[in-house]
Amino acid sequence: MTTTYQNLIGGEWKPAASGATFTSLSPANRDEVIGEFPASGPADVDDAVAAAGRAYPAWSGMPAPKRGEILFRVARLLAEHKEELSQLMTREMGKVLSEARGDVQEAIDVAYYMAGEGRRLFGQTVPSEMPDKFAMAIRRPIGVVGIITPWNFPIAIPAWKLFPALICGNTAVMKPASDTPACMVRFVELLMEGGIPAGVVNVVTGSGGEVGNAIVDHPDVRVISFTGHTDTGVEISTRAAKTLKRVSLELGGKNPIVIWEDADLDLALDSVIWSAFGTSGQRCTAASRLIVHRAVHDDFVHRLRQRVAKLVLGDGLLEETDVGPVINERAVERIAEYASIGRDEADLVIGGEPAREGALGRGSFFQPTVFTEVRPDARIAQEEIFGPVASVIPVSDWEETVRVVNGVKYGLSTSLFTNDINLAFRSIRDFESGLGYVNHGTIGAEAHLPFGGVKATGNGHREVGQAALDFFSEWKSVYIDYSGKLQRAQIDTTFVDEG
Ligand code: UN1
Repeated sequence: MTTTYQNLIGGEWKPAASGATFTSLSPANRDEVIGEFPASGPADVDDAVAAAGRAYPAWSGMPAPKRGEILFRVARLLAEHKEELSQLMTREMGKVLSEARGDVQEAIDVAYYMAGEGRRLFGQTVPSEMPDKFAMAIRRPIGVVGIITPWNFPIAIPAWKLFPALICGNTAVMKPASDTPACMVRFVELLMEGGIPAGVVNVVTGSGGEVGNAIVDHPDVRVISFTGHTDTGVEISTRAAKTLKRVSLELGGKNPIVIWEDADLDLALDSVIWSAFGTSGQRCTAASRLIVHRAVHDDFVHRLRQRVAKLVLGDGLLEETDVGPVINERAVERIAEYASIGRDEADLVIGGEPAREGALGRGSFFQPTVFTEVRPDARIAQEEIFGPVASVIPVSDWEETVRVVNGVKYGLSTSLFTNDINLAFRSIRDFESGLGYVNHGTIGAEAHLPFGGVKATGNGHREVGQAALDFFSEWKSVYIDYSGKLQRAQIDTTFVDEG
C-alpha cells in the first residue's frame, strides 16, 4: 500500500488543485516506494502564499521571545524524533544513517540557536550627533518568504532557512526537492505539533518549473532563499528581479583539499575519504579536487587507492555501509559521463563505473572514483560533478597552489593540510572561499557561523548564524528627538574644528 501525502496550506493538508501526483522512490532500491505527493502548480502556490499572508500579522506581531519558545519546543520534538527522521531520510535520500543523524542534528542545532535569538535579535543603538536625540536601528520582519530546498540535506537546509525566517517574524512557503518530499512533510508535521500556528509554514510539493517558478514570480512573496544548481540560481535571480525580491543563493562548489609536503598524511587521508565520499560526494562542500604536493603525491595516491578500495557501497540503513547510493539514475548517468571525460583527460586510479553488482543493481550506485595527473583546467577539475569523484592535481610550489585553488569559478570551502603555521594563515588570506579549513576536510561547517561562498557559489549572502538574521529581516533606523525644537541633522551641529 502506497501512502499518499498532501500539501500543507493554512494548517490543512490538501491535494494539488489538479489532483495530480508524483512518486518518491528510494535511491537504494527502486522497488521501494516512499510515497505519492501532490504534483502541484501555480494555483496551489497562490493558495499557500495567501495562507502565509493571512498568518503574517499575528505571527509578526507575536513578541519574538514567544516565537522563540515555540521554536524551542520544535527543537525538542525534532530531538525526540531524531531517529525516526534519520531513518526516513536514509530511505528517501540514501545517505548512510550516521550522516542522516548528523543532518537532523544540524536542524536541531539551528532550532535551538534561533530559539535563543528570540530573546536577542540585537539591533544597534548609537549616540546621536545632536543633543536630546535618541538613535537606534531595529530588525523588522519582511513578509512572506519563499524557501526552495535541495535533496542533499533534506532536513538541515529547510531548517537553516526556515528557523531564522520565523524568528524574525516572517511566514513561509516551502518547496522541497522532488526527490525528498517525504522528509519535508514529516519535518513540518513535527513543526505543527510543536505549536507553529496554522499558515505560518506552508509546503507545496512539485516540480521547479511548476511550483518553484510560481513562488519566485509571486508578487506577494518578498524573499527567496534557494540552495541548488548554479544555473537554476541564475534563473531564479533573474526572474525574482522583476518583483524586486531579496534573493539568497547557495550554489555550486569545486572545493579543494591541499595536501602539503609536511602534512600528516594519515589525518589527510581520513579527511579526504570523509570529504570526497561522505554523502556520496553530494555535498556543496564536498572535496572534489585534491591538490597534492609532488613530494608526497605517489605515496598519497597509493594509500588513497588502498583506502578507497575498502569502501563498502550499499544501502545506508545497513551497519557495514560506508557509501550510499547517489540520488537517482539521472545522477548515475551524469557522473558516468564525467568519468568517461576523465579517462580522456587524466589517469584513472580507481572506480569510474556505475556499481551494479548484486543488490546494488536495484538502486543508483556509483563506484568511489579517483583520477590523478589531472590538469587544473581539465573539465573534471573545473565542473561540479556532485558525485563520488575526486581529482588529484599535483603541484610543486605555493604560488602554483594558490593559482590552482583559485582557478575555478566557485568558492565555497577550501582546506589545507600542513604543519607550517605561516602557510596555514596564508591559505586563509589567499584561498578564495567563504569557508576556510586548516587540518580539517572541506565539509562539516557548524550552524552558528556564517555559511556560504564567494564567486559563482552565491550572490553574497550567508546562511545560519547571525548572518541569517540580516537576510531575513529589514533594518529600520529610528530617531526620537526629545529636544522639543527643530534640530537639523548635519546642519545644526557644532564641530570641534569650527571652535
Ligand atoms: C551543503 O552541502 O549544501 O558543512 C551543506 C557541511 C554541512 C552542510 C553542507 N554542514 O558540509
